[in-house]
Amino acid sequence: ETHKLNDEWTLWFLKPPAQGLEWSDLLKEVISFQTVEEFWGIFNNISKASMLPAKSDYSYFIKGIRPEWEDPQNMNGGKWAYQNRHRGSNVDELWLCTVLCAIGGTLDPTGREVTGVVCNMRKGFYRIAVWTRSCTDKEALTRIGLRFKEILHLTDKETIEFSAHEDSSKSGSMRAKSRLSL
Ligand code: M7G
Repeated sequence: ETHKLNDEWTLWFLKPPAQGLEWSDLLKEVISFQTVEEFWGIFNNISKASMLPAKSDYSYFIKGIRPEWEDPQNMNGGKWAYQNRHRGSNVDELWLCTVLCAIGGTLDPTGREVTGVVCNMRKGFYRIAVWTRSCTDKEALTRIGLRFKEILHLTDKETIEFSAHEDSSKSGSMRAKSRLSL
């Protein structure tokens, strides 16, 4: 018996920068899947996020949506992001929880807001983010943010920040001013 997901999902990989290549050249579509079983078959055969070289990303997006600000389904949206240092935290566990909730449809109590989830591996830290289609409906976004915090089992001291892709594309993820914080 197989367990069909509500949507078909695609795994993407962003390779670390290489000379002469632009960001979009580094972005690789890996594989798409429609069932829980197919997901595990893929997940169990790829490197853990913690084993990736710095400056690479994993992303899972609904099939047909590219993990880019420029995609029509992302361009008016933004992301909830959780950022932490590698040491003392379990990126692999948190990333798996995030992915399972995204593809299982339980991350998005509003229905159709989430387009994908991203794990950025960076030098000394990582960032896990939930991308949304819009960036203005504070109530809907807050519901997703609260759910995201719940999934990650964050303590009261740890926060997640929402930023609009429009702002990230102007100043970069690190410097974009966050519009909401939980
Ligand atoms: P990041 O990966 O969001 O965060 O952006 P980081 O600063 O912690 O690494 C890093 C850089 O990658 C950006 O400043 C852009 O040059 C490029 N980049 C990232 N994203 C998500 C996009 C995107 O969606 N489109 C384009 N064109 N460039 C991007």
